[in-house]
Amino acid sequence: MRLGADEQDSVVLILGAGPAGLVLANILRAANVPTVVLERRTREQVRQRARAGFLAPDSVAVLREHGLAAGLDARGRTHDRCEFRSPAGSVELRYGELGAGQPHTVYPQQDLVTDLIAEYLAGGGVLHFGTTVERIEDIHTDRPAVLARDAAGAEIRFTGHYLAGCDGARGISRTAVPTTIAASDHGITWLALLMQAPPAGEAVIYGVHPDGFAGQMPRTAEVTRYYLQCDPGARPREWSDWRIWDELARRLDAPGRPAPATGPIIERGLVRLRSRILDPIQAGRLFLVGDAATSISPSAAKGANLAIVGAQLLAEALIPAVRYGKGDALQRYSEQALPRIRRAQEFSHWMIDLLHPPAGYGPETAYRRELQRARLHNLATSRSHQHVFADNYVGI
Ligand code: FAS
Repeated sequence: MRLGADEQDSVVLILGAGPAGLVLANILRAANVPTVVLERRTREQVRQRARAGFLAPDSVAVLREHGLAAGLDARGRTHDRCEFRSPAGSVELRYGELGAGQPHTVYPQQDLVTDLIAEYLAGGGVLHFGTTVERIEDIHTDRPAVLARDAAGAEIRFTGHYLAGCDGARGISRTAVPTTIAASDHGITWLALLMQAPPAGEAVIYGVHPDGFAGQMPRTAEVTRYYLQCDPGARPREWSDWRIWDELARRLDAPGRPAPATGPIIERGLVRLRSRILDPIQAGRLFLVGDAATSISPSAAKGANLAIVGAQLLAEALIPAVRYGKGDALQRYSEQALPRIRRAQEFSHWMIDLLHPPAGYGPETAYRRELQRARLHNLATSRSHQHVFADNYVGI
């Protein structure tokens, strides 16, 4: 097929260079399946975007299986403690000794993404940064295509045999898949903060406070992620460092427990807790992975983990289809991926209800507050609840 100057062809076009797109690209490249990755941001922007940090054992296993864990193994830290602080007191769980007995690995998403880009490019992978996909075409033919605009504003047409929509919660891919959407806007907003300070103690800390959730998530020895529930209309810049330190100290206060750190706030942003389950997550030769396939709140640290495990699932279906024309696994991709997505959503929702004061006043709200106390009490006193918690918290 003669290609024009503004046309490029490959086998699998991957939209988006986040964890989903980059894990998929690396697995396919290692299997000698030609791929092209299209990413609208610059390499620097992608490398610096701080998001997840807690990788579940399934994700670590995928990365190790495909030789993508060198950075993680060298600089990641295992982590298996979480603590719930509330006016009723403090409950600490060593979840690595509960359930399936597995810890998380703490490794910042931006470091993982940096490793994955370097690995993919070093192996000869094709990745166009600063290239925004503007239109998706012909997904029900054997030559789906996308129209993209590069950093110079030139329009380029990319064709392939398959498209992988890994372009996140606000990407263009999901709009091209006719699907049913089950969604919930939880009406909760967090200030998402990065503080230049070591974490207080070793545990993830969940503050279940009447004035709103507060959380501490270790990232590195020098930088700690904090969350503070705030008004939906809040403006991050209106929150001074002093105000943030005060609020964290108040909501995470627990007798005899280490107080949160008070270091410079190096990043502040907002996260609105919204959830969305799509079914199906494929149409024709377009397949959605990661946040493009499902929006999940960071309440249980599932998003990046779903992206990594989902990328492997799609890669395992694409390779036989490309090599031998065997497309049955691709046909069943949604069916295979959705049970894991639903389970992660169910647990994330349970965590949302556990961590946030019920909104409003009156007997209904008081009743929900009583349920919240009962859940905390179960976690503090019931071994079977602790095992179920650990399995859901670390497993997907
Ligand atoms: P991503 O959003 O990471 O990547 C999509 C890429 O597509 C982006 O680089 C974007 O620029 C690109 N793109 C979009 N539209 C495009 C277009 N039209 N053309 C070309 N490129 C396009 N998850 C966890 O598991 N644990 C956590 O602790 C955790 N903490 C989080 C904290 C915060 C503040 C946030 C916001 C999220 C957090 N998450 C966490 C969830 C997060 O990690 C996501 O689930 C993860 O980034 C999803 O990865 P991808 O699906 O690859 O999407």
